[in-house]
Amino acid sequence: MIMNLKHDLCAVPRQFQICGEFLHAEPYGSGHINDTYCALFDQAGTQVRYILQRINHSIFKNPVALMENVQRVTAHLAGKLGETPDASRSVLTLVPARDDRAWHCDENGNYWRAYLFIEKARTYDAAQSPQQAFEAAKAFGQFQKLLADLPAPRLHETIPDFHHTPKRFARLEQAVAADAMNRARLARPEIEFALRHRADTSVLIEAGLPERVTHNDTKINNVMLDDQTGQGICVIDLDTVMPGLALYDFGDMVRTATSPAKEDEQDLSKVRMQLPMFEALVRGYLASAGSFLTTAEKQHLGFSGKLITLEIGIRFLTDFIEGDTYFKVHRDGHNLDRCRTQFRLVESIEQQEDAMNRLVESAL
Ligand code: ADP
Ligand code: GN1
Ligand code: MG
Repeated sequence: MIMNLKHDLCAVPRQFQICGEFLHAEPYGSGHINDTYCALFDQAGTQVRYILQRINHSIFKNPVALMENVQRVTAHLAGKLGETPDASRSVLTLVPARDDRAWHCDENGNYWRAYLFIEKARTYDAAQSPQQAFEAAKAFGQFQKLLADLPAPRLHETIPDFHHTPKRFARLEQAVAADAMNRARLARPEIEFALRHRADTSVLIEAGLPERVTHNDTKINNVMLDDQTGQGICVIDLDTVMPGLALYDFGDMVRTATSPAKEDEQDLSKVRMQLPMFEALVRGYLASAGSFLTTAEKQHLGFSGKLITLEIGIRFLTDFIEGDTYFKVHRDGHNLDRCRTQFRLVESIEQQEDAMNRLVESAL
């Protein structure tokens, strides 16, 4: 049995209603916030995998409210998918804890949840082809569509003002003014870049777009693609599902699916917005969301990519200046590297804005 020094990974899996013998759990995935593990159980001679996650409660301040959202959203999706083929692989399924709650709180105050493992599907940190971008976007659009009639009450805001770009900008300005770690001197060009883009930050908020139930973290690696069909089978990572703008989701797809480079790539010459990927995203997203999006939303599809890329760049930069307290980092300057890729991508989008808008027009 493997003991993890950070958490008791022998005790936690047994707190869920999972039959069989717990074998071991290993860190899984490449997320920046929560701790994700793949837990293996022996069930009558068959090895069965589960996803086990510790919710980062210094970022998600109210894990119980968060789990209430996740329960409501997954139940609604499961109800809608009903008897469709592969329904059980098309929505995350929570495994209840021994006390029948959707989470387990350990003796150190850590909140844990378990999901059935979706087999024969995987996530990609970058889109490998326009077809993958199409399928991912279609799945995220379908996710929004299925949640459009989620019954009241409004979902909890698990992180208030999560995509309020002007507030993210203001926080950067505060961080630079305080410069508590004496790091601003290392990021002058990036700070200047952000300041030059101040006017962009309020465009979506002032565009009068409708509030919807949105995912808010639609990185390409938050949708599982089926190994056999390549289709987007299941949208995952539901911690930030809450009221938002549809374009927050589309924008994050542009940020993470149009560039071939990793989010923390140090060779910036590899970072670029590829038009064929963007076109595939537009077509995939409109295939599922086109029926409910307003004209104003459709007109801002291209801009949303620039905005969300700028916003996440601002967040990485802020975290670098504040001392890497939010995103997990694995090397010195990691958040600054991430910021640089985002800002390089913003530039690449700016260079191709007209072509992007023409593509959107032709897809409508
Ligand atoms: P994080 O917040 O750390 O990004 P995710 O919920 O996105 O956490 O999970 C991390 C990775 O684990 C995903 O990218 C995916 O590859 C995998 N994963 C998550 N949930 C499941 C699941 N139910 N079945 C199979 N793999 C999963
Ligand atoms: C975080 O948890 P993860 O790695 O899927 C972050 C997103 C950022 C993303 C950047 C709750 O997502 O907002 O876009 O990193 N999640 C939270 O890669 O802040
Ligand atoms: Mg994730």
